[in-house]
Amino acid sequence: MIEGLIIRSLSGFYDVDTEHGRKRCRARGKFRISKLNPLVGDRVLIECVGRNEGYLMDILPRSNCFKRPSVANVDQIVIFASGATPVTDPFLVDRIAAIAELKNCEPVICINKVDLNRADELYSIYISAGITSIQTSAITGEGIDKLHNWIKGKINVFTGNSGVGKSSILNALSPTLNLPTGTVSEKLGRGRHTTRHVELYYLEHGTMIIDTPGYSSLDADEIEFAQKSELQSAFREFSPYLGKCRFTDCAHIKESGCAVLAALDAEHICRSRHQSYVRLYVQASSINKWDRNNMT
Ligand SMILES: Nc1nc2c(ncn2[C@@H]2O[C@H](COP(=O)(O)OP(=O)(O)OP(=O)(O)O)[C@@H](O)[C@H]2O)c(=O)[nH]1
Ligand SMILES: [Mg+2]
Ligand SMILES: [Zn+2]
Repeated sequence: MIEGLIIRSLSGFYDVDTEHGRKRCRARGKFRISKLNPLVGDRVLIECVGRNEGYLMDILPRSNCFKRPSVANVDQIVIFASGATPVTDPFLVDRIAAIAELKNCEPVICINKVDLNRADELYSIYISAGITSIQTSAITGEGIDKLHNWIKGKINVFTGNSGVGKSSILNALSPTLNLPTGTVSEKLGRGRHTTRHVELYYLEHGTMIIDTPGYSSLDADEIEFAQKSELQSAFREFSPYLGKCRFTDCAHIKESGCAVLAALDAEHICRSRHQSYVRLYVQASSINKWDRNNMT
C-alpha cells in the first residue's frame, strides 16, 4: 500500500496524488459501511491496480474536517465576502469563522470586488475582531500579493457565496490554472454555481488551495452547529473577558455583571459580531444532541 492525498472527488472516484503519480481510486466497501466519507485533503492509503488506478483502503487520522465545504486537514479557511453583488451577510462569515476557530483552523477574511465596493465597514469589523482580513480585487489585482503571502506554504480552502469570486482570485494567484468563472445575476443578486466540485490545486512554495462550490442562501444550512457552551471561545475578541462575568455559566446575552456585554457597551466588541454570537447561541440551544450526532 502507498500513501497519497485526495485532490478531487468526482462521482464515486477519488483522484489521489502519490509519489508514483496520480491514481484514480474507488473506495473500498468498508467506507460505505462505516459511513466514513473520504474528503479532499484526506491523506489516505491506497492499493494500486495497474498504472493509474487503485483502491482507497484507509484514511489516515485527520487534523480537522468540515461538512460544508467538505474538506479535511486544512490549515486555513479563506472566507470570501463582498460589498458588491452578491452582497455578503456578515452572519454567514461569522458562522463559518466560528466553526473554523473551534476546529483549530485559522479563518482569513477575503473581501473581494473592492474595485466595485470597498466594504470598509465589513473590513473593519474583522480587523477589530483580530481576524486577518484582506481587501482584494481580481480585476485590479489589489491585495493579491498580500493574500499570496498569507496562504504561503499552507493548505487553504476557499469558501463563500456563489459568485463572490473564489475561482477568479485563484486564477489571479495562479493564472495558468485558468479555472472557469461565471457571471453574477444582478437581478437575483447571486452567482450561478460555476464551480461544481471540490478540488485541490498546487501553487509554488508548497501552497495548496482547495476551490469549492459556493453557497446558495439555502445550503448555508449545511454548515455544522457548535455546542452552545463552546461558542464563546469561537469569537476570539471575547477572550479577554471570559471568566470575568459575575456568573460562571454566563451566556453573555443579557446577564447582569457580564464582562462581554460591558465590552460591547464600551465598543471593544463589534455589535454585529455579538449579534451573530447570539443568533448562533439560540440556534445551538434549539438543537438537541441526537440531531447533532446525526448531522455530522
Ligand atoms: N468587478 C469584479 N468582478 C469580479 C471580481 N472577482 C470576481 N468577479 C466576477 O464575479 C463573477 C463570479 O466570479 P467567480 O470567480 O466565478 O465566483 P465564485 O465564487 O468562484 O463562484 P462559484 O464557483 O459559483 O461558487 C465573475 O463574473 C467574475 O468576473 C472582482 O474582484 N471584481
Ligand atoms: Mg468558483
Ligand atoms: Zn458574560
